[in-house]
Amino acid sequence: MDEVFVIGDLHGSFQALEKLLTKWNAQKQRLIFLGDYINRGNDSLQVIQRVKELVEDYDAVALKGNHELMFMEWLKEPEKYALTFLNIGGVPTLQSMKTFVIKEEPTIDELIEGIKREHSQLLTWMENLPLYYRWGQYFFSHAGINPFVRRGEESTEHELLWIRDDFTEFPHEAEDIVVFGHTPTTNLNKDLSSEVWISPCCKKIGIDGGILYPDGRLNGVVLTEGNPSIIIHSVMNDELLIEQRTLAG
Ligand SMILES: [Mn+2]
Repeated sequence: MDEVFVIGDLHGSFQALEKLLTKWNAQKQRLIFLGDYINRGNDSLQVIQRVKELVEDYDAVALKGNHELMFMEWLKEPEKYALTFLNIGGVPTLQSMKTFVIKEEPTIDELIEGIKREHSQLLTWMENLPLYYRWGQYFFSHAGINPFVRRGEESTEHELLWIRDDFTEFPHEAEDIVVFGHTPTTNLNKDLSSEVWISPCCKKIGIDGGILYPDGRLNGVVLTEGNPSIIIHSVMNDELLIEQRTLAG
């Protein structure tokens, strides 16, 4: 396929995902998800199940985000990560995953045991998600790359999942055009909008529209091999928007 359709951070926003997918052409475009499927929003379970289905049925690429990592860490050591879990919006994730019968006031350990039993395949799948994907000159990861490596692949796991300003603020040395989520574009765009951000050097494309923030959006970016023109579909306040931009400086 000579086109990809890249989707940014979802955070349990199932309806927005479904709406955006109406713009995806399954025959022509490979789907790529940049991670952060869960936490904060109400439909984390539905979102992961849908993404997993798209990977299995359509060969979509689903990368890991730091929220998937944090959730797995919490499942393993709930006491150690209790506060982090609350701060990152884990409670609605738990609620969406509580699809089984359990006594009225279960302890955390009982809840975790239930989740592990009920969703074991899904959890194994989440644990093993890839950290990056390459498509020609395009390099996809959740957060970005180490700005000093020659190729995105040489970045560490921690950088691929967590990096922010060190990557976004200055041009990187790799030739890669890096497509990433993680840092809401409202923190990158000078006008504070949630539109897709293209760096001045045109080698970074930030697409996390912060769907759960006021005036946030979910972005789906269509890239075509050898064509600097990109099409952006967005879901904002339940409406679909379309825009064309170009990567040329
Ligand atoms: Mn993130």
